[in-house]
Amino acid sequence: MTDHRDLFPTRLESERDMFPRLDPVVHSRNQDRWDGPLGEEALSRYERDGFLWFEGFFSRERVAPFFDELRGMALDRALMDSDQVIVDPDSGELRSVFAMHHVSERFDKLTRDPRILGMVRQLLGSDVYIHQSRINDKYGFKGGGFNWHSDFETWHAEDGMPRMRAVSASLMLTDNNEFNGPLMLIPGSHHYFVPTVGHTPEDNWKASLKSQRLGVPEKNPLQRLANQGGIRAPKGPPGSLLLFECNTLHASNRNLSPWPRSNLFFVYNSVDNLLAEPFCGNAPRPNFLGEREKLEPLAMYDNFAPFQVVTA
Ligand code: 6CS
Ligand code: FE
Repeated sequence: MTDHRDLFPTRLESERDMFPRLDPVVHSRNQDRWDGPLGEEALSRYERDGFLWFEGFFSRERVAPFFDELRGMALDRALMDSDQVIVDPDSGELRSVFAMHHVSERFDKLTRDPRILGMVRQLLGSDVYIHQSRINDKYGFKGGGFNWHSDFETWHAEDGMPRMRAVSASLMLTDNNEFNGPLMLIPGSHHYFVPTVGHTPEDNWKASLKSQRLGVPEKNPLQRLANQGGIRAPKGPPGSLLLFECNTLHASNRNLSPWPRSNLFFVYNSVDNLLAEPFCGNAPRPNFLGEREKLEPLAMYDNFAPFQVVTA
């Protein structure tokens, strides 16, 4: 019998204290079936910090085509005019493109790369599917920031994600340095659920993806968790990979440098954690934000096979 109780009440009328998470961080402990490439040291670090950083996971050459394809998409008028493309409200430049794995075969294959999928299944202890994918693009001088938040808090409230059994993979398509607005994370923050204050209006996503106002923790819990765990901003060359737990608090500053910061995100959810009705009570968000149809377990794809060059 599926449990639809809301174990993580949020978007409340008044502030409520954070409380310890109810789910394991690594879901495959004591389950040999989901063994994978991560050794005990990496699993323990993920459990402790809520993320793993792999500098230079792929070579620059390996990710260059993804960045080139992104530039090409900006010329696709039909795509640029669709709801799944978010434009920066200040600069008018591209901010995010959602459902990249539906738009591009190259991106779809990457989500099924054995080197990533093996780690993800190990962390989630099950088969997985893609809950959401996006490119977050921060042009030089213009790229906007993202307030502190837990992705799970949004996905629970607005997509009906029942439990903390999802992980985001973020592939750096450009250099991420201290100047161009790298992702910042609070190590250990995933161990607590931080309820937030504020009623969620229908179609909130039309505003929140441009500038997130709801789902931002109050300053006191942020201060406590940052004092406890510090703040980390992993930096590295294109091809670097970040895996972060769905409930790890993260944010990023505006990009005031002349250099772009483009990162690809793809979110893996356990097939045992399928979306229910949104716990905020609103209608479900569009499929490109919270997948409710393509839920088949992802099959590994060996990305070493050369891409099929389709001749005209
Ligand atoms: O609403 C969402 O699903 C998106 N919002 C943020 C700020 N991060 C996660 C996700 O892309
Ligand atoms: Fe986020």
